[in-house]
Amino acid sequence: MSDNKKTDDVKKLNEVKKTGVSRRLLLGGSAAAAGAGVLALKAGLPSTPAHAASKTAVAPGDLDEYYGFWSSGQAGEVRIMGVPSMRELMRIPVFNRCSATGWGQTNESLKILTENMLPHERQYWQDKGGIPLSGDLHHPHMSFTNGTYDGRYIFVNDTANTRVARIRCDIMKVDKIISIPNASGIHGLRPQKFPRTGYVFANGEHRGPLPNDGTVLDDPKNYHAVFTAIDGDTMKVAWQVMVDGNLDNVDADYQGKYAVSSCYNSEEGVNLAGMTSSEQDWAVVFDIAAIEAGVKAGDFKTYDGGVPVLDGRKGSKYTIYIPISNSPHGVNTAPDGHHIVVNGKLSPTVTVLDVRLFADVFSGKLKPRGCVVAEPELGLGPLHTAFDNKGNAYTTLFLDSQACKWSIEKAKQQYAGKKVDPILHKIDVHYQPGHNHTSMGETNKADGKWLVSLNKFSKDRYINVGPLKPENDQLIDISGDKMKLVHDGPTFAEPHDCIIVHRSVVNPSHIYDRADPMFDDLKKMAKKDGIGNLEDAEHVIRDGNKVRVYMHSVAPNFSLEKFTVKQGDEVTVIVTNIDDVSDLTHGFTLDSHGIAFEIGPQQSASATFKADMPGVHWFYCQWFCHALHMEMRGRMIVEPKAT
Ligand code: CUK
Ligand code: CUA
Repeated sequence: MSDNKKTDDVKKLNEVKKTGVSRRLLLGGSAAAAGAGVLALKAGLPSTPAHAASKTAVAPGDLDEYYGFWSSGQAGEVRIMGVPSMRELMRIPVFNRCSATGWGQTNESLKILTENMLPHERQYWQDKGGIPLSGDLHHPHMSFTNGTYDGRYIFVNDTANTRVARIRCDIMKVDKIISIPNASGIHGLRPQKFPRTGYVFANGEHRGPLPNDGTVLDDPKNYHAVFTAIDGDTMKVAWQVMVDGNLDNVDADYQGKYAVSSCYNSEEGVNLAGMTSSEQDWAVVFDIAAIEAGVKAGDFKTYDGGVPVLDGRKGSKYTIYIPISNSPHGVNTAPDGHHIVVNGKLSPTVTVLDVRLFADVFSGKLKPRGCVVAEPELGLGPLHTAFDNKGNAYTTLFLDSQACKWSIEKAKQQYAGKKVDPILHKIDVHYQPGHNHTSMGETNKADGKWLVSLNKFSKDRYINVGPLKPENDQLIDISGDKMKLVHDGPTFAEPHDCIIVHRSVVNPSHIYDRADPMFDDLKKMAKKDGIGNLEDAEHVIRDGNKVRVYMHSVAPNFSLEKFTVKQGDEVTVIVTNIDDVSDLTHGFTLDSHGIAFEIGPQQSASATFKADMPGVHWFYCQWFCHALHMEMRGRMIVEPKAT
């Protein structure tokens, strides 16, 4: 990039920072389109194209009104979608390895992936040669302040390896991953809504021995499931509660007092027949203040990780167990702040709890089911429920392949004996929906515009791509009385859950900040090597058989056109991208060494490898950055060991 062009871009970028208008709009070919977009953005309105075919149409160059954060199940990542266009905008690697960004391979990502491993996990990981664990990411949820999203973080769970990760929303990258001790299969995850996050609640789904060290083996009577509260600021486990049954999903209230988990397998069986024999399971309510007092009073034991584990089994003062029909699944708090919907799964009903009555159940004034205020029968296989801003709920019916819109108020009237039908409308979705989500629907700013149904099967909706078919995410317009299906969006394995966040809440940066603490380790290392600036053009530091190669990138060049090491050296390459223009990412790929990573504008990144092949090895930029991108390369020369 010429210097002139660069200064130009920097100017424009500064303009972007000031006005919030994207560089793409400023640089866009059509001045008229850019102008229209600018006006719409300034007014804080979605820039609706005049030629929009439908409400979902977001014309080329126009921006979506909402960010969608999609989980990806066994693919282990988070995806950012535009809603209502349903365009996939970005992927955030979390519990997977990513060839494009170097996640799972750069020193920086490996540190995040491994620094909070439990000792036995670390051993296993090292024995496996340091290959990152796979993951199963079900539930992405944003941090809250005062009952609505605050744009700081997204928290996600890993069901496969009992982990919780945090994504920074300013750069849309993971900054923390922790392993949860004493629990197994972290599944349901929700942040505290009020006063803020605060805690992140995470359900350990499987029951196991406590401690799980070989003393208890095939003795399921002595297995327990464990509920965990993580401090979302420090990403340390604050406390845990041992419960009866298996924990599934969880949500928090809008008062900051309780968390509610669905809990199946009250039978405490270890196989399907055993787990489903009883007609009733539970919703377990956790009293946060009581638990905190219990921790203060020392009413706990410690096992793995030195974390306080309180006994919250039936009869404890920390929990109440509300009987719910066989195998409840999703738990969803309504934006009205009072109602929590527990979805029946094997029962055609959903159960509505009123949080205002929990205190009376805890005190014994009310029987456990005394806090149930409605239990409408909706259809077969209710799994998850979302909400609008008019008192309506939208429940997925897995077996019926339908979305069911119903009125919470009418369901309460029906439960009280009135002859009313709470069901307002049903539509077919294609096919077998799991989670659904409404725009801002898990916050007190629910806006009743969009509903997304995450369907597990696409079957015949797309041209055939072989035995493995995509999932099908459908967009439904809920602004009117009747739901209207408006868009199909295929997705790869397997978004369980998503959130839809108004774009005014999310403000990612365009370039990295050189002062970001994420670069502290590299700065420290450079300082030790006598280097003042990571941005410097070149330093090759030899330290025994360790070599540290510092260079920078600036389109279309690496500052080092070659460097020389000796066969057997352990080489660390540190690249700092000194381009400071939005969308000017470079990469560093070293031929035949399995090394490739992203270096965003103003970012530093590094990778370490053994130079054990003598000869000439090219490195190149794998991110298309410039007309001369193909020429952006250099050589690593490896001198053979003297024989
Ligand atoms: S779970 Cu997958 S459809 Cu893991 Cu939230 Cu209900
Ligand atoms: Cu730098 Cu491509």
